Amino acid sequence: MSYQEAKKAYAGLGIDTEAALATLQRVPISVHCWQGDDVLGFEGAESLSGGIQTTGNYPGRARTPEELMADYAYALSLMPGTKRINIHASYAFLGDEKGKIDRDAYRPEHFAPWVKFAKEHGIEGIDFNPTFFAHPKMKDGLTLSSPDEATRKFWVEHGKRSMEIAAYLAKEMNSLCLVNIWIPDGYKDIPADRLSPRLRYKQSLDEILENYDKEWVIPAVESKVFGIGVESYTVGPSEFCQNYAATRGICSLLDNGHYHPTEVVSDKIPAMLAFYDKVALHVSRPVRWDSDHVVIFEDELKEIMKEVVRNDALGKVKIALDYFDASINRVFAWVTGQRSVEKGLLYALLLPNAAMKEVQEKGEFTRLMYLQERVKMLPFGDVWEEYLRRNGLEENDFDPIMNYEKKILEERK
Ligand code: RNT
Ligand code: ZN
Repeated sequence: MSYQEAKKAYAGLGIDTEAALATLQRVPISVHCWQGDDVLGFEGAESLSGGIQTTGNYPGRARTPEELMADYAYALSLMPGTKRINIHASYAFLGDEKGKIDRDAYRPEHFAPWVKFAKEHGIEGIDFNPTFFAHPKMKDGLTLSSPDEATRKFWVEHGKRSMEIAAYLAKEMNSLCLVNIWIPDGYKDIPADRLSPRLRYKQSLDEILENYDKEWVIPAVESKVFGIGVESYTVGPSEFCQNYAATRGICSLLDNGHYHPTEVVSDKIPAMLAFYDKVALHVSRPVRWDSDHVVIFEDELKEIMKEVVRNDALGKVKIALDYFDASINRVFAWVTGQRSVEKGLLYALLLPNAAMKEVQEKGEFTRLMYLQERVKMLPFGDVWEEYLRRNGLEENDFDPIMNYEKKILEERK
């Protein structure tokens, strides 16, 4: 079917494909930098820690800042729509100071190359993350909740430096910067005291947020139910982070790999929207655990995007990506995840949301089921291809990426 025919088919149900395409083009997606190098960063880390894990050994991992930026730029060029970049403190350009200064002393200028990169590649803005993992100053697996005051203070300082860096990035890009705070703190086995670490985490967050640039920076806290080696207890589960965000007037970030397996983020979004003016997401794909598989176009992704679209929350929900797969071509992984999120959004934008809502309110559940099933067979793929075409892209990203692999990635031996 051609796009013109698809447009007619959708119009038959009162859906305007042109309006959907125009909206989709403007929705910013924050693309994480850490898919390209297995979350290792530029500080010289050789392995990951803090309960997160990449698996696989596909050749071609970016080993230097130059390689990462080249792969990132190439991946971004294959992604349609409005893009932001999302970087971690561990991706600082330290120059001569490498090995001499630590994360409690990173400064805005260490991130200037990212500003240049973003400007050169037509990026809308930069989001930032302090890095509370993969570092020797984690003590017994703890950072902001450590009972050791020197350790806790070190990480508080890192948090404060991160807020300063975020304000710089925001002003440089003239776009608000979302700073996401996630800590890996927790215990492998049953703790004797579940409260004290949480009180220390709360205190540390308060210290980090004492004096940040409220005009330019949006702080968020990301909760998590467990991690590898942190199976029995985390310091920052959902209830902690929700209450923290609500009482401090900051943002809450939901990662869909961070809940019990039958809980879904799609249902949490409208619950949050009843109370918050902003919600942040890490869109991931948990396969039986927080595995951070590449996001694909599957049911829960569609449900998440439906909740964003039909609650008129495109301006309220900050969408970011969070996955890292080292078992397949990393550029392909990057692009596939971003395109899947775009597909999810387009799918949701092409639903007769208002009509279905009305049917629900009237209690016409038979008709509601009819409509919900009917829309599944609409020619979605043709509208998607038109979207790619308008972005100068095509559905086949496999061949060009394989070419890049041959020419560039295979040389990295
Ligand atoms: C870990 C969290 C966190 C990280 C990134 C690298 O479980 O999801 O968001 O994945 O910050
Ligand atoms: Zn996350």
